[in-house]
Amino acid sequence: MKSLFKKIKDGFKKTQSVVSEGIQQVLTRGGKIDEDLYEELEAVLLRGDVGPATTYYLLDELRARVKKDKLESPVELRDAMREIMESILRQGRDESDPLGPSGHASGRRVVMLVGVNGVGKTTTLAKLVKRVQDDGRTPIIAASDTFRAAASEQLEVWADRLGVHLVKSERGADPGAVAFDGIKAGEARNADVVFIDTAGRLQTQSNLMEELSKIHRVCGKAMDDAPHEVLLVLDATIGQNAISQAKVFSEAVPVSGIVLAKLDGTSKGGVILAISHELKIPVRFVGVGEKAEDLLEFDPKLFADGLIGEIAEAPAG
Ligand SMILES: Nc1nc2c(ncn2[C@@H]2O[C@H](COP(=O)(O)OP(=O)(O)OP(=O)(O)O)[C@@H](O)[C@H]2O)c(=O)[nH]1
Ligand SMILES: [Mg+2]
Repeated sequence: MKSLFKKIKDGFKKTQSVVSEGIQQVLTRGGKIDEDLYEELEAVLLRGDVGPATTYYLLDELRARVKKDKLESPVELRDAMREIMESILRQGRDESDPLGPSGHASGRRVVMLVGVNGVGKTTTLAKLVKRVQDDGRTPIIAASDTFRAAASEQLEVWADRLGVHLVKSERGADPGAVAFDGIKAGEARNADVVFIDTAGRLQTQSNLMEELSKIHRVCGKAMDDAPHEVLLVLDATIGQNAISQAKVFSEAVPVSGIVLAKLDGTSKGGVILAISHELKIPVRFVGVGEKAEDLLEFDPKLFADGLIGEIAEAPAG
């Protein structure tokens, strides 16, 4: 099994080729810290999809650091940039665990996954199921995507592979009812975490966004305080569009955390800075592949290191 450190490194490979190598080139070209240098850094950050608002914030912070610490040579900016990136990645975070604390005493949790079509919701759900199992707890799945023909078969394949109970209904059934049944089945089977898969929907489809609010409300009828977590899955390859998706989804349901999927397939991984800075919703997990183990818990320090192109040796995990 790959170490955590190797996985982050691989997950960031394409982003590094733009962001880290770009920064490296600018900072090692000699000369002084001048306006040209800031402009070149700006271009690199924008190319890596850090987005304008976060890029300008980052560069303003950098200028302040240069002044405060009296930095003179461009290479000295690297550590400063790493620290600023880390502090951006900490924005909006708390130390709670979206899957609930380890151990069985913590009470049943209901976790709902939402997002646009094809972003990686179902795959992420499978990865989270595995995580809960690896922790020695029992998950259960409710297949509330009753819209797409192949959705329930796709979940069945995962459920068989992972050995987890799946609650499903026929195609076209009310997704809220399936969520309700899933929570009740979780209660009957004494499951620790109930995962609810939902159908992909565009943030512009207001009827489907309303349906999502309804599924959310029905969860609360099945169990007080449910769902405890609403995870919005975003596709890292779409860059800045992820921000507008998150804003609209947040209006329909109280998004409590973000999963950034497909980081391995994009050079636009800089968007993780924009997500942390602009949304103030914590990034909880990052997807770095299609397999059940290709999910990383989000760690601001390791990810800042990854963006800047240097990953500190971390304990294997
Ligand atoms: N490389 C890579 N591929 C991923 C990742 N997460 C998901 N995928 C792939 O993305 C495709 C879509 O994933 P799904 O999990 O079906 O996405 P979804 O959001 O459930 O899709 P709908 O239910 O149709 O809206 C699949 O081919 C997945 O294998 C990831 O982190 N990295
Ligand atoms: Mg799906």
